Amino acid sequence: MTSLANTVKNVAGNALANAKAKDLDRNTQDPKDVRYGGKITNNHGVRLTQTENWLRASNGQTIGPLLTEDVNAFEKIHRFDHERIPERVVHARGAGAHGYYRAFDDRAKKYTFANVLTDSSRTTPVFVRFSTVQGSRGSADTVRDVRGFAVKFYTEEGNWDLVGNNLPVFFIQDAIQFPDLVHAVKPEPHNEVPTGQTAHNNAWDYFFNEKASTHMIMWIMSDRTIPRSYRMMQGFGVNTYTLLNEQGERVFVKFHWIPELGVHSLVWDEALKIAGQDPDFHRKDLEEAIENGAPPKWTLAIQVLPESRQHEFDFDILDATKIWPVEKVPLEEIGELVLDRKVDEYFPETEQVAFCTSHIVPGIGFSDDPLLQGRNFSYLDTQLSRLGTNWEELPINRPVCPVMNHIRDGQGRHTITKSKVNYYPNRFDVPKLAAGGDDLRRKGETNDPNGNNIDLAKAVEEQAYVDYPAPVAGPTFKTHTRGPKWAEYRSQAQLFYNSLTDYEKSHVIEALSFELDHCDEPIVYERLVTRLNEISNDLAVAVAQNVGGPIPEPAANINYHNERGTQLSQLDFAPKTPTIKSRRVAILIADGFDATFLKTVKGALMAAGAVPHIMGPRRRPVKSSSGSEETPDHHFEGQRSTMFDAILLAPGSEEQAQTLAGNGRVVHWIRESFAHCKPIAALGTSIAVIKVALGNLPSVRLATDLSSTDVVNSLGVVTAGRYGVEGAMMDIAGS
Ligand code: HDD
Repeated sequence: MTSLANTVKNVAGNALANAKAKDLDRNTQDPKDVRYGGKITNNHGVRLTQTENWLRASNGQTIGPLLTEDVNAFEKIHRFDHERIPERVVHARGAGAHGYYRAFDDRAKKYTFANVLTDSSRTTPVFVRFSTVQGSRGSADTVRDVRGFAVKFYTEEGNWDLVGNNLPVFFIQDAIQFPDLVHAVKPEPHNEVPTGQTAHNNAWDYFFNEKASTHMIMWIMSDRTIPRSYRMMQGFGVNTYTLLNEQGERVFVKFHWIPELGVHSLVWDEALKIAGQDPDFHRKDLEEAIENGAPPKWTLAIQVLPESRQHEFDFDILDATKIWPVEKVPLEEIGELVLDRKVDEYFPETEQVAFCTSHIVPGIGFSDDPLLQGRNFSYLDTQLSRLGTNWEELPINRPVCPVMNHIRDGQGRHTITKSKVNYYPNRFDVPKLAAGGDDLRRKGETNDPNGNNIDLAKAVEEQAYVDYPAPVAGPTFKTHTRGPKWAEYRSQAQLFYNSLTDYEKSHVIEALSFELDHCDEPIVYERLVTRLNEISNDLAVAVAQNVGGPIPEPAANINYHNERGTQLSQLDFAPKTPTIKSRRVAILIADGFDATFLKTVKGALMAAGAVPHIMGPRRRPVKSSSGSEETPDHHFEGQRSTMFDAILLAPGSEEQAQTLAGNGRVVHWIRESFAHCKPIAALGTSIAVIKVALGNLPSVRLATDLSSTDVVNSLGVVTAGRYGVEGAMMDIAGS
């Protein structure tokens, strides 16, 4: 391509980056905008003089009945009565943001002709919604649960929805099992308990009875299900998709999102407390990061298998309860996702966004994965009850490319089509089928049993969807069975558990012990322990010790393999360069603090991209040792250490040290941060405060003569490397 052509293409590509923002603008209003004249109107645009007093009979002294004549009052109440739509049957609680996707280069071209994945000159707008699965819309963010990771790409060739999770595998193999799984996991039917967790009899009863879920339960009991932030989780397409290239060759593919910041989790105690202290913790974290110029980023990587390798593994590559080990099928990094714009209004954007696995674009295809094939129906279907027939016309859902067909009418139809005909084929031959489809139809060739009659080159040129004539295994029967490989459920569950570090394993044991403690029927926890014993005897014994029931011996008939894999432990995703960027740091002060230090360290933290918050005994001016004043952002009671990644005690006078050490809440801040393995820094007189709170713990390391930059750096390194290590460690910067 000539450089001029390149320039033209780049300009077009950048223009498209804003295409969705511009598209949404058509439906966005700002009450302050002069266009609206600054006056309240009713829904048919008539200016209103009051909205607080219902028209009523009155003699001016005493009040009579309300009059039905007040149509505006009726309208107001009527619209309010209908504000709620059915919440999503799963993934009801979520948070979303806008951003873009960009391919690194055309390296994926050997696999696919999907421009979104290969054309680095274009920037594709995206909307991403993160979610928890089990809880209702009003449940807490930090519960132990799988997180949804749904990405809508508004491509020039139509919308592509990659509806994934933060775990690479799933509980079941066949979509027909989904209602049972969800019924078992959701609150129990007789009393609608519990909310936001699987810690109950029915969930664990089902997990025992559905052996295929064994691998997944290892993942959900790991730290992965209590992420520190949406920004610090991996994402996975989970299902096996396919890619089709310009030569008509098909490969199988799995999609992975790898977070720039690494994979980090809360510790369980923190997660529990935050659920009460700040149920919107993750939602706010996403907003805060975007507001503070730290847009969350992920790399898109693919695992690719040619058709020739489909049957080479001891598991079926179409089975969503199995990973493709990266040692056997390496990751290929192909592009980057960035979320840089908050939503303007939650309901029309995050609530009304509707994802469908059936939304794919030319060059991407389905596989015979039975979970995926069933999902293709379910998502389309569910949007009808959530949003109504014309849900694809809603601003957040409509594509940025043209939509033209003969699908018409239905409740809430927006589009007005100028045409005398609403069917195909028609006498006007408008609109036409892509890739010469009309010519084929006329020649009667659309019934070609080989399905090869579409001109692929033309389809690629016009970026039109073509069904790949995939061979179907033969001889083929109508049957409800899966295949022999689908029955094995232990091997990868063992692989995952073996691959964890010791402390990650101990967290799995604690998580299982918590969940099973909430199951009060012995058949549930005793049987589950027998299943754990098929993964690891140590694991099963440790859990049984805590939750009760027989202590199992190693099972004689089980092959406990010792294999380990990479990229299963979270530690394998440590960020290449540790950073304090976007981390929340609490700086504790009281009367007598050192104002110069505070100013310098706050500036240094902000320069490093961290988010400092000053905490004091009250949100009223606090006096420094030099007499200046500072009003803290919060007081010690108003926020808790759990909301922060690190704490810093400012140096100051003896008076400050005494106030801090004498304040029970401050002592609690320090002890709690220490227990949650957070970095704690203190300088000068404040070191004594730490000693009051923690005594002379051997794991406390003291460093001296540190500048504020050193403090920021060491907080950054420790924060970025915090994985909830048992036996907490602390860095103290001393003067
Ligand atoms: Fe699903 C929502 C992810 C299997 C049926 N699912 C939903 C969302 C995510 C996933 C992230 C939230 C989308 C949003 O933010 O609006 N689901 C998955 C993954 C699966 C999976 C990764 C396994 C690979 N799902 C699955 C099956 C079925 C469904 C097998 C049904 C047969 N899922 C739904 C649904 C939801 C949904 C009921 C609820 C709301 C919605 O679709 O739009 O249709």
